[in-house]
Amino acid sequence: MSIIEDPIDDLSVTPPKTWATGLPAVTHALQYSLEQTSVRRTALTLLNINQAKGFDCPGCAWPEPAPGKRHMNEYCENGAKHVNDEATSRRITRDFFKQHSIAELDTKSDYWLNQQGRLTEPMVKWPGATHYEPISWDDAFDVLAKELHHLANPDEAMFYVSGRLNNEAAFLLQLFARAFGTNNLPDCSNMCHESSGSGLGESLGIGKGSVNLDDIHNSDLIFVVGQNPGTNHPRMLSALEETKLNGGQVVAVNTLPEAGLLRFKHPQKARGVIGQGTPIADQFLHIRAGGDLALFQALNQLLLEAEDAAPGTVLDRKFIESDTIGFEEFAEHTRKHNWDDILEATGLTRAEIEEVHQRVMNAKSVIVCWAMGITQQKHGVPSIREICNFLMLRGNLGKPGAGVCPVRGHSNVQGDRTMGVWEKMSQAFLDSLGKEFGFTPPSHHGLDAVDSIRAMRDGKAHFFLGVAGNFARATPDSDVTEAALRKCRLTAQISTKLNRSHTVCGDTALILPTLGRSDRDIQESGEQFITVEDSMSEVHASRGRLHPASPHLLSEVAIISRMARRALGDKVDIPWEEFERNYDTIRDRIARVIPGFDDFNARVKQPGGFVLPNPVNSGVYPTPSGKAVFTANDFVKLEAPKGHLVLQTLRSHDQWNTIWYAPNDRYRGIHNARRVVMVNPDDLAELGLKDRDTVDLVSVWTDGSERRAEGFTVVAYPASRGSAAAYYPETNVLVPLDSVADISNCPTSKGVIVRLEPTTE
Ligand SMILES: Nc1nc2c(c(=O)[nH]1)N[C@H]1C(S)=C(S)[C@@H](COP(=O)(O)OP(=O)(O)OC[C@H]3O[C@@H](n4cnc5c(=O)[nH]c(N)nc54)[C@H](O)[C@@H]3O)O[C@H]1N2
Ligand SMILES: Nc1nc2c(c(=O)[nH]1)N[C@H]1C(S)=C(S)[C@@H](COP(=O)(O)OP(=O)(O)OC[C@H]3O[C@@H](n4cnc5c(=O)[nH]c(N)nc54)[C@H](O)[C@@H]3O)O[C@H]1N2
Ligand code: SF4
Ligand SMILES: [Mo]
Repeated sequence: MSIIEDPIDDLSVTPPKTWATGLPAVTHALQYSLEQTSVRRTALTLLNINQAKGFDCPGCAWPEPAPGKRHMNEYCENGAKHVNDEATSRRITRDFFKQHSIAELDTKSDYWLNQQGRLTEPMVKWPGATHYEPISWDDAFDVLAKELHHLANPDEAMFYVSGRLNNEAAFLLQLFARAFGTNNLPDCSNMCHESSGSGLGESLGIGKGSVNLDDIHNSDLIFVVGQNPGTNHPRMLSALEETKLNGGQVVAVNTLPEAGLLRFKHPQKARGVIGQGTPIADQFLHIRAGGDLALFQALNQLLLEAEDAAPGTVLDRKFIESDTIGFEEFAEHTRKHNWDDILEATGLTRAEIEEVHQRVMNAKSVIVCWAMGITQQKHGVPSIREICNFLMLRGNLGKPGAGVCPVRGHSNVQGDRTMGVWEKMSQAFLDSLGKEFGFTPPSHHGLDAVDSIRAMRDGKAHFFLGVAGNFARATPDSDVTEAALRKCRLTAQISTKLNRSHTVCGDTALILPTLGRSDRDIQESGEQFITVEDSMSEVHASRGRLHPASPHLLSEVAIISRMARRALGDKVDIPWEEFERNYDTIRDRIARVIPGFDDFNARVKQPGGFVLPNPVNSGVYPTPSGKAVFTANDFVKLEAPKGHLVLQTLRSHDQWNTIWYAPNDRYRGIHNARRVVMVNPDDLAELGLKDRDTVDLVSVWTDGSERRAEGFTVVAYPASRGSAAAYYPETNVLVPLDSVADISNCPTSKGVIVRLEPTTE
């Protein structure tokens, strides 16, 4: 018998909240923590999150304030939940796997799988077997090495990395993959901020944001676009509160009136607990799905017109002249946008857009923050390029309080990229890596997440290793993806907790359990720390403090090093044993291979670590021309055919990506259910549906194919007209594999065309 059963779906709905994070937030976090573990472990974990000598919160990538400015409790409700989900006292033993066949585990919910606790020893499923059984670490590495040697060529292997992975292990994994002979390093970023990387890369020459926390605090005007910080980056609200107290303004752009965008009650300050809190958005734009490109095109046109009316007073001519190219073509193109189209695409009024324009005109510094509402749209890349155009027009780059801020998801997703986890790293990086370790890395690009699925589906790839994520659930088109994974000769996962990727197995499957962020990591040379890079390019150390979940766990560095030694033998001369013994030796190599990491070991031991250089802030743009590039972007109106809606697949308040902790979404007023679809009441009336009807969501794709997710309860909700919202990953089955953003290949998880069909019994 398992200790936890699935909660019964029993929907209740309360009005959406109009503020986020106060006393209830703290009590909810404590309740979840105490369900998972003891008071002592809860206290230990919570006291150490985000402290200079503690461990980095394994939640999101929002940065911590400088060490001297940190609160005693520098974490949010959700951070506390994420860390105690990892620090749980529950354990999965070999008996558990004896008791439950893989087929049975596959019928369980994502919640159930995660609630069983921490994985404790390596397990294997042999070809034809129905159950996992224990395997020694040595034998597990033999299995991995044997399967790798059986491949006809190295490109038949794929190494998926998610953003929980630390810098040291990420560096070793990509080193191993390339020494083995492939650039097949798909990662969670492929499904997340890939469009940011593509758009920023074209416009500015770097794939990262350009601002720091001080910029946020001191900006005159901040846009928060397609992002739900109240749930997904809760401490961003403390930063925005500071912006407001310093006299700055916030414009929120979203298809839903998210609670955290409206008003914030600081949980660690008296006025947050008792008072009304701080209003966050000075203006809320209830935009249509995918309307953001049109919005920024409209704002850009208004700026050009304002400059025409008062030459020399609106645009930053000096900046445009010295730092950019392409202005004339962009300006000519932008003047032609038609307002009827803009109003239709955005669903906003001209007065609303002009009000924003006035705020922009009054602001000496502007920052645009964004997340998945932008990147997971088909036209995510041009939207981001247009945001760059917008900032460049008034020189809002490279000066205090101004710049681009793609708000990253996983705590080290940005660091993993810096470490080389990307299927298309630059030749300069590959050369530097090859020179340091004395081999020639392959120079042809590898496969990203979507192309990896295609390769497995088509029998072109046979070996899948997943590290620190849940590929089977994070990816689109679940049925296609699962079938593709099952075709592999080997699937292996380096994980802390059980998830769907362990129940969707290749012929042979391995579970390789590992230490989490909060676990103490002792190697031969003594206690180790790892490092991470946050959303604002700050690199800092993280030290686990808890007794590891099991004596049989290996660290990620150890697993990757031993796998590499076994698989590569003496093919390359890389000191894997030394790396495992002492992580300082990995950092010494990182310092030699990756720019910005000079003196890595010394600098990262300073409290708070160090910030990687950002060329854009010194007026250097690593684009082919050496300048920031204005782009002329085609106008796009995202429109569903009659009788259809644009569905976004998003996160509830009680989930971490593919894993939900409870079937609640408190701020949106959804309780005890996840199979709900939120739709505007006027759209419901037009579709002949009503609140609490039960429907199937049917997605329609351009090739005529249809995909169905059954039995969703309709909730009348203030979603913008023409759009609908339902939770991921239950809805991933609806996202066609071929439905990807132009250029970035990021699945369009926020732009799925669906119809709602009453469910038949
Ligand atoms: N608690 C918690 N925290 C997390 C995560 C988690 O699962 N749980 N995940 C982490 C990860 S990996 C990531 S990437 C981030 C994700 O952080 P977010 O991007 O905030 O996450 P989503 O829930 O996908 O929400 C997208 C937001 O965009 C809005 N939106 C959707 N379509 C559009 C559109 O067309 N235009 C505009 N303007 N808005 C739109 C939605 O209404 C929603 O508010 O969060 C990170 N933090
Ligand atoms: N439809 C739809 N699909 C989406 C999205 C969406 O908005 N809509 N969002 C996309 C985005 S933004 C992202 S980032 C991806 C997320 O995709 P992933 O990052 O692949 O998924 P997670 O749910 O974060 O992975 C959870 C698992 O990570 C493992 N884990 C946790 N901590 C550790 C650790 O310290 N070490 C190791 N080795 N393992 C650990 C645990 O076993 C846990 O079960 O999903 C993407 N998919
Ligand atoms: S804001 Fe993000 S990093 Fe900070 S405590 Fe919350 S979840 Fe963790
Ligand atoms: Mo993400």
